[in-house]
Amino acid sequence: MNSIVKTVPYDDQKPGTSGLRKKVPVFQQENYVENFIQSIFDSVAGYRGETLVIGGDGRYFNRETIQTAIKMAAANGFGRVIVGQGGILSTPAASHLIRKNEAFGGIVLSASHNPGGPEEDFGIKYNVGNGGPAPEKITEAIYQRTLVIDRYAIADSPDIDLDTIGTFQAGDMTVEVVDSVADYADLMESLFDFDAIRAMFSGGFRMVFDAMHAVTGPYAVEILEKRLGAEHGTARNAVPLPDFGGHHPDPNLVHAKDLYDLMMSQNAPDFGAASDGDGDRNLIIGKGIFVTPSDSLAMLAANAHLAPAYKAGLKGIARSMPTSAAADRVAEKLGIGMYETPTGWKFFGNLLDAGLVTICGEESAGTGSDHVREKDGLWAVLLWLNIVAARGESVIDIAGKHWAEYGRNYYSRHDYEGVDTDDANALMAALKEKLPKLPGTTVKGLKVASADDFSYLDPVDGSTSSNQGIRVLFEGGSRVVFRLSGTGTTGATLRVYIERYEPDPARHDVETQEALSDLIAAADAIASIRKHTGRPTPSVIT
Ligand code: G16
Repeated sequence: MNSIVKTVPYDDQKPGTSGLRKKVPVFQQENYVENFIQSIFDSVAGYRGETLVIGGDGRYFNRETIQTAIKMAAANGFGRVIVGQGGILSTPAASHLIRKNEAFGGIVLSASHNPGGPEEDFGIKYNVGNGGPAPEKITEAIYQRTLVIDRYAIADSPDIDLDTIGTFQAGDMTVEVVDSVADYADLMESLFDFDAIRAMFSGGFRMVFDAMHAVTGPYAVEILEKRLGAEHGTARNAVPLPDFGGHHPDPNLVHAKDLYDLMMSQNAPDFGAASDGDGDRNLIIGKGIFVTPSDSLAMLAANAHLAPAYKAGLKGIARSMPTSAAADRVAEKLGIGMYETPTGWKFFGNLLDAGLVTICGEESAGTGSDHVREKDGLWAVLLWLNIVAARGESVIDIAGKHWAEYGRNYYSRHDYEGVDTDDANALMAALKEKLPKLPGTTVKGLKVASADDFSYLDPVDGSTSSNQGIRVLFEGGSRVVFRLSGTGTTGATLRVYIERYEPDPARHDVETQEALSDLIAAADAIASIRKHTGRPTPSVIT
């Protein structure tokens, strides 16, 4: 039996950079989850009898939402739901399951790197049949639907036992509870030289992987410890917890500081890595060196041919606009295409589907390839391990040689979190007004070459996405970029991205903030950050 339930719309269900993210109490309002899920189903057509993949990062409210989603999928006519055991699927594993099972789409429950718990963050994202996040035209249709929705359909069936692998029934629909890890681990084994990595571990190579009590724990134990033979305990904080142990599962230098400190210490292991709440982000730290995500993209692209899956070379590389241009130099040398997209993994989907690019990356700790349609934290870790094993060199040596060959893109992101939304909007509006007057002026000794508001024309489907961040480019190739985050849940987050290209190897050992100090001062002078936000310093520097 199905019920059709009357409801009234909410006006705040506009998906951001990566789905709908809000505080848990917002999602717990009457019919809030149901309205959004029904709006997803109402915005896509042709799913009758088809398969839907459902899973999440295990955070607080994951299980409740999964039960609701299953019952609603049944009442709306899906034929089959595939759900990870315990409701757990990392975002890349969900993407893989959608592709492998030729599913119609998937519902991924996560607020990524944001904290979890009864008062913390939750999120719902819809992925399409290619395994990737829904493109803007679908997320916009979903939002429009949420504004007028007046009913939803739900099956009057009991909850599914999510902890038992097997096949169940929800109304007329089949529900398969599957091992959350196995398929994904097999995929990784098919891409990389596991023998070489295994030999490296058995030769005494030591690493630490911090799962941050988030979703990648079980994946890391299976892949690193069981399949690759890394010593027991290599995966730390490996049990997923609904509140991530009270921490932010954000693999950056602030929230993974213990790992950073360990890697900079005398008795550091050879390799350190971490992933986020839902397993799509990565942090790479070699003994004595943090590799910025932008550099990681460039170094992975330059060395990818050392892994079996990429032996034949890359078709092209894509990066989000705020990501540094380090990868551009690699693409140029390899003679392959380079694409610059707006922030958001959803913009890579078309390029990957069209076979224009093989590897994509973002400054926000995301790297991935055409093996799925999401960024993939453990994939990045394994590609690094494969490269280190193949070259027989440390991360610091690989990075040093890379910079010597291509030059170094000094890079940092300054975040001003929890800024008053009106203040943040006023800052951006004032900046936009200033744009036409900036070229030719000199700020803190730096001459502005050009300034614009980034707009992207998708070369595959011809769609345009405007207002994607303000770029100020200086003579000599340095730049600062300003944009407001689309993933925060409290106030606004101003992101300032700062980059300087340094070709001279004699100047590759400068501390990053020092190397960027004039640009940092110029950014404040141009955007009047202090004046608008009242903040003398950023809340997070990465
Ligand atoms: C999401 C998106 C990424 C984006 C990041 C930061 O990642 O998938 O493409 O770079 O947010 O976005 P923003 O700067 O708008 O906060 P995740 O890991 O949060 O899903």
